[in-house]
Amino acid sequence: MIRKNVVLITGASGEIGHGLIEKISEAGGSSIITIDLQPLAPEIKPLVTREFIGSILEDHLLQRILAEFEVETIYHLAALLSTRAEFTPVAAHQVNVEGTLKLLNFAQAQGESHARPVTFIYPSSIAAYGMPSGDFNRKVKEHEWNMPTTMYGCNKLYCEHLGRYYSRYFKQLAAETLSGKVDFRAIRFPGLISAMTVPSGGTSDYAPEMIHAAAKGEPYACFVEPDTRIPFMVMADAVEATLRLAAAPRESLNQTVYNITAFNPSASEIRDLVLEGFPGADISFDPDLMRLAIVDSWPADVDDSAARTDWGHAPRFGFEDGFSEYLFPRIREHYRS
Ligand code: AKB
Repeated sequence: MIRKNVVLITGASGEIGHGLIEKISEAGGSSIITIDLQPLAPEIKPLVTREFIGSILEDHLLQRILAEFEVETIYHLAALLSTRAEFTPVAAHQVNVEGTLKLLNFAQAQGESHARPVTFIYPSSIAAYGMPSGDFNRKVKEHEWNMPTTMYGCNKLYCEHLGRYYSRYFKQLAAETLSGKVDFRAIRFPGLISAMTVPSGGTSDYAPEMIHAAAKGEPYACFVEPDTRIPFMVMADAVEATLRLAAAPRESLNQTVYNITAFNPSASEIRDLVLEGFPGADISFDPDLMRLAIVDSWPADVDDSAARTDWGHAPRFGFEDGFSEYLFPRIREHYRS
């Protein structure tokens, strides 16, 4: 049987997954298969060749895919986010670490059965850092402050290392076992803001929650302090960056893990901008100590110069235009329709 060439997206029914499916199918050329516990949104479903509903922890699913498809690129998005992972740390470890290990092994098996290495795109996170609280003046580089305080952050940092392990010997393709069959590339995402969906279980969720509540005319009590500051990016730029990293020639990549960011407002600066877009929005602050401790351990800003130099990371939207030109019009339209 001839296996079909495809791109595999895990956790595909989340917000990054939907964006990736739209962009990959718009570009044409690659068929897409997906795995998620939840079905894809009805408007996205026709864009994929096959939708597997189930968990990445189910071996039989991965075996079926291995038998039927030749996977060229894996976007491994399935994960339990930071706040949720603190409530269910063992389940988080299972999904975030054991799941990633299964996918890396799957990529290795795929790579052994075709001529080219499998590109493995791994969305890591600013949660991989553990910073001294209140240190606002530092643009953190990838190798600094790798001391996460959360289960999610530990999972992300460890899986970056696992990925590096699976991609070792990449420069010696002729070498023996694990000989560069997996071309692992990780992005440390900042908080992401989508016009279409509100994430759940994350700790950067206060920004999207604030905007979406304002658009719906609902009051919102923000769970961090007004001066809390972490890096953010709009979803379209996150999807674009993911695809750019996947498409970058291997020889231009000097590291396996890259920071990316676009802007880093404080929570009160976000509130002020949301009030310009939605005058009269009812936004207050009612910090949740546990979630505040999580964001306080994340950097206020990151240095993404390696991503800009090596593979041309260049977010289209900054803070003000990201809100006024991208998020507000789309969110208004979303709730109108
Ligand atoms: C979370 O808040 O857990 C995520 C992240 C920053 O990785 N959005």
